[in-house]
Amino acid sequence: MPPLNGSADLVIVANRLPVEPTTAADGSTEWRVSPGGLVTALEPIMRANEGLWIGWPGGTDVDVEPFEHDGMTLDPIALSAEEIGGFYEGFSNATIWPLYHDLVAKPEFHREWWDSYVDVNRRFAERAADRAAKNATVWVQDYQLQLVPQLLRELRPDLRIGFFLHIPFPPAELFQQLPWRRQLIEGLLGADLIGFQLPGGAANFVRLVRQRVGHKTHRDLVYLPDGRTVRAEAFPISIDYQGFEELARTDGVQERAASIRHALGDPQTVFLGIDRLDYTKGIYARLRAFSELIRDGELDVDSSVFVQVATPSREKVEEYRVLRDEIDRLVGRVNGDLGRIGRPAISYLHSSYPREEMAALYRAADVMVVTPYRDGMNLVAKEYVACRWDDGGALVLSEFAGSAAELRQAWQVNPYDLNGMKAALMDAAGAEPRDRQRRMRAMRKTVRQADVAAWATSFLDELDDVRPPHGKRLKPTLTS
Ligand code: GDG
Repeated sequence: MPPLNGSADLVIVANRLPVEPTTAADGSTEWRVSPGGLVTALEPIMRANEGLWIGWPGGTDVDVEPFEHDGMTLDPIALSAEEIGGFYEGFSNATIWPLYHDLVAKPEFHREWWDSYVDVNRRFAERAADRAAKNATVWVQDYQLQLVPQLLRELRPDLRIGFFLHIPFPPAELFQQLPWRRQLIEGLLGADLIGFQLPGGAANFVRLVRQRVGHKTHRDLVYLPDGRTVRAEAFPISIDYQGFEELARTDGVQERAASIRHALGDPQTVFLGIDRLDYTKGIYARLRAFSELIRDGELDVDSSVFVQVATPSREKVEEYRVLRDEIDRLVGRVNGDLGRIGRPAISYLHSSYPREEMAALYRAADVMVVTPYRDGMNLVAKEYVACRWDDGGALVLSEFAGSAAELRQAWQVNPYDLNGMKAALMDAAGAEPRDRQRRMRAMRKTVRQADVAAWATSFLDELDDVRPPHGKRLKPTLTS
């Protein structure tokens, strides 16, 4: 491993490391790359530039020395139980998350959570300041670390700092509720380039800067009193399109898709939802819409089934426990009232699965149902499209998911409108094969042309433009 301090030309700072600890047969800890688009996107450029990734490895007080994994240097930050409660479950997931998602749940404001958020952000910034080489590029990720750009710039003005927000950035009317609104805006303004999923998020941010902090702005630029310029721009994130398509073409996945349909009783229509179990995702509403169609006799359990995978998430946060109970109750009631022996209306799985199984589910589904109330992007919708190399399948997509801006040919719905959702489910299920193919082909082209490698390249290119490299240029390795 190269010497750590002051040596990395590229540093990624994210809440989580891209690996998870697993226990090997002999009881020792092994690290496994966690599935996710971000690591796929950044791995090639990390390798080419001997990049370093700073993040929390998960767990309490897991104090591990930096280590090499698959050509990347990983630098763990330990969090105490108190910090997990205050910084992570509290301020990140019970204050910022609901506030930035249009108040789908009520955000809680607690001063101790904020203090913990500041402390942990400072620790991440200090670590990055220690590790980065002179004039290096540091790319900070997401809502848990919004203060890092400013804290890092104070320590290391030589660095080029990028920030990307994976979740929506709310309109000023909502953001203004935050007692610490000014600190967060100033935190972000420490970056040279601030990336958002959609142009609307970038515009919300620039407007807030003008209104609340009084800096001069012009279009996507903010002019700071010290002469620095910050750009706020949209970079819609994407997926490893080719990787998903290749996986979906393997014999193993195709056989598994057929056996899933068989296990479901070879119904005419398989509806599918795959989400983290999160109140932003609109799981309850979509299952209700489906169950009403069964109740009304528009669909029946002999020919239709809804498979809902809900991956366990943030189980210590109260709102998530409540949601889980609500969905358990709904599924129980629907299946009890409407199912028959061997034919439940909803096949509900509260579990997480390997990537191969995800691809097989996408292949097995006739109608993919993605109905968040608000979502930064939603990668599941793009993954479904990538797996449909046969141009088959139909996508029902909330207009409030970031991906709706690109996936124009989906059956778009307002998830608050139950009747509208019911109509869209019926339209998508009953559409002519030619109509489905035309839509799917167009969406596949869109995602193919804008994959996650293109996303990472365009962000780093734009960073070069806003703040030209004054040290070593990053080695470009990404092909897209
Ligand atoms: C945030 C933003 C934005 C899910 N269950 C399993 C599994 N997954 C994978 C999916 C997909 C990812 O997790 C979920 O990504 P989403 O984009 O749908 O949603 P968030 O987790 O809320 O992500 C979102 C994203 O960041 C990126 O910027 O799009 O708006 O909220 O890739 O496939 N993967 C495996 N097993 C599972 O059971 N292997």
